[in-house]
Amino acid sequence: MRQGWRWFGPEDPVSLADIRQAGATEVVTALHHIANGEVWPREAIRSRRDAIRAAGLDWTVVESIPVHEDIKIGAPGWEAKADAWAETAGNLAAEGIDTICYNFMPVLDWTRTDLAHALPDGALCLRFDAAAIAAFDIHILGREGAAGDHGAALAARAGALFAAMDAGARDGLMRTILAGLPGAEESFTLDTFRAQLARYGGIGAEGLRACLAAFLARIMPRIEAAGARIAIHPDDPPRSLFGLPRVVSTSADLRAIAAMWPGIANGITFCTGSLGVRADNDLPAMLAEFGPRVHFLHLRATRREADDLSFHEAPHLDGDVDMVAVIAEALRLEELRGEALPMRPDHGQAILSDQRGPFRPGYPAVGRLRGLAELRGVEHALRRTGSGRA
Ligand code: CS2
Ligand code: MN
Repeated sequence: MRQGWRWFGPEDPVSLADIRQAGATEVVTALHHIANGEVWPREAIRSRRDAIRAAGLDWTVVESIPVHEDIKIGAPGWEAKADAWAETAGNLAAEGIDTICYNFMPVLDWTRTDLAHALPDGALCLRFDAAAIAAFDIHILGREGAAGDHGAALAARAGALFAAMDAGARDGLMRTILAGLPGAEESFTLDTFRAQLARYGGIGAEGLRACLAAFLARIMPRIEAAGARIAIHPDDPPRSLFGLPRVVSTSADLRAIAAMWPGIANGITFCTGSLGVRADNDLPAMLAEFGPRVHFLHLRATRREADDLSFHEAPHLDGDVDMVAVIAEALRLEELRGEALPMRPDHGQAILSDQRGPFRPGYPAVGRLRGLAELRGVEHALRRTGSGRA
């Protein structure tokens, strides 16, 4: 596996020199300063790439080119925005960055309710509490039909949780959900969030899927001509939130996406953290099934909690996912495909000096270094014993 590391650009508290010391050989990044919908100029791409190369690393995977909401709902003018997306992809490929991660989650990117959940060993992790989401949905957002969507039992837990929160805690929860986590291009107030939700009124999973199919039909000829490959990131968490449809959560979803454009350049980012939240996602089997289309690996682990809806981010080898089986499958795939796949340790807990400095939620240096080192150790051991080559 090619060892990558997400870097948020010159503003990132983790420097390129730090990344090199962590042992990664590649950086996964994006031109975050360019507004969603605008074309990334070739010169800007080249100068960022050259700065990365000057630090002894390389840039081959972009995460992400954001997909404009107009594309996801098929609003008038979506075609021009899709064309701009394809032009950015073409510019990236022309500069040697040929793997493009993106997501198709309506309104919100990945979502958590607690950014510093303390575990018994003192590590801080990200947590998604279904009762807190329901409390926000029903009692803060006041979305019509929210209580019914969550069901009586969860709504009751949400009511109790909300009643026990003071004004500061309620405000903190709202900001955690709406402010946008690293990589998300947008942040909202309650009013702008409501306005965005309203734009999706009635579109449903079928409508969102139709917009994804139309987007792929429009961009893929250009992606293929440019020699690039795209890799859709799964929904995180992999189920509907706030009544919004999500269509990249299960094997059936991935099969439907593959059928929209059969060419292999229409690919997948295999994020074990996102997909692994669902107990019905068998990750090694999914990696085997979609292997030819998996162009990028995100390796991390989550641990499901008692209600089966809540989860927190576990150490990379200590969650619900059988990481050793996933890596064994990845090594088998690499052999079949005759190429090494780019991977990155996706998120990490905040441990040791992480807890003293500023860090982006999910992206502290030491926690990710621990993750990368553990993943690399599994790969070495599997190669040594030959068990990666089934
Ligand atoms: C998240 C997101 O799980 C993840 O990787 O940290 O930033 C994700 O990378 C983006 O949604 C992909 O477009
Ligand atoms: Mn991921």
